[in-house]
Amino acid sequence: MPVRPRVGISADYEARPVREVATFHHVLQHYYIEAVLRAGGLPVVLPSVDPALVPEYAAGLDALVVSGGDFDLDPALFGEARHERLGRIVPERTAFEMALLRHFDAGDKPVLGICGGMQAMNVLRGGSLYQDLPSQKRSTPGHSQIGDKRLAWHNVSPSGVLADWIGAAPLPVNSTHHQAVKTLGAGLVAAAVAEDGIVEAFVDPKRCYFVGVQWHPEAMAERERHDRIYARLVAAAHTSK
Ligand SMILES: [Mn+2]
Repeated sequence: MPVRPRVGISADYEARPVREVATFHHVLQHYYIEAVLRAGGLPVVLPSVDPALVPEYAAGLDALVVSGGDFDLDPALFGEARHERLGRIVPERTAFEMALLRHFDAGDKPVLGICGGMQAMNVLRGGSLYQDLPSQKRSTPGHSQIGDKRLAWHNVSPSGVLADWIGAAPLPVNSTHHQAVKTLGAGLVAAAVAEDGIVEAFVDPKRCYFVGVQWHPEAMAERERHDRIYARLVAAAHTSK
């Protein structure tokens, strides 16, 4: 039986009340676990711990998924002051994820960033973000979806290697982000844009698999094309093992 590649997935880190006491939890939406399992990978959930432990975690992983979450990156990471509409920041999580990304980016194991994970990859490479799309680049229907994120909210146009994987036809995607890529980081090439020009996916074509997507492919009810993004991650993990 072929061994499943071990795919680390970063988790959210947040306080939730337990018996009325604010208690920190490491949590991850099950969509990510299911998508990695469907792709043939072995999901490994990663807690936000001391970044000094990153090399030990990474040694046991064949690929990395940096997940999204209901939080924002500190704009100090890309040299900007905080916008008044900046949301919650989670320093422990961001410190661990940036250390993970730096470690993986120094090698060539596959990396997939989803939503906030894509934004972290862009910032790692020296790119910048819109801190709040509704006030900095307003469009219709916008990127803050109302309702079920298993359903699409807007279309993107895949190009380049992403179009080779999932087809170049307009792709309906969900959209639950108020931040987005403003300037692309070094070595990154846009691989999908929304109708308003927002970069919704990028790749580093020099790497075996270094991909960021702004939507949540793992959550889409219409799976066929979206699942190929995770399938390619696991395929690349097999060859880089
Ligand atoms: Mn969007």
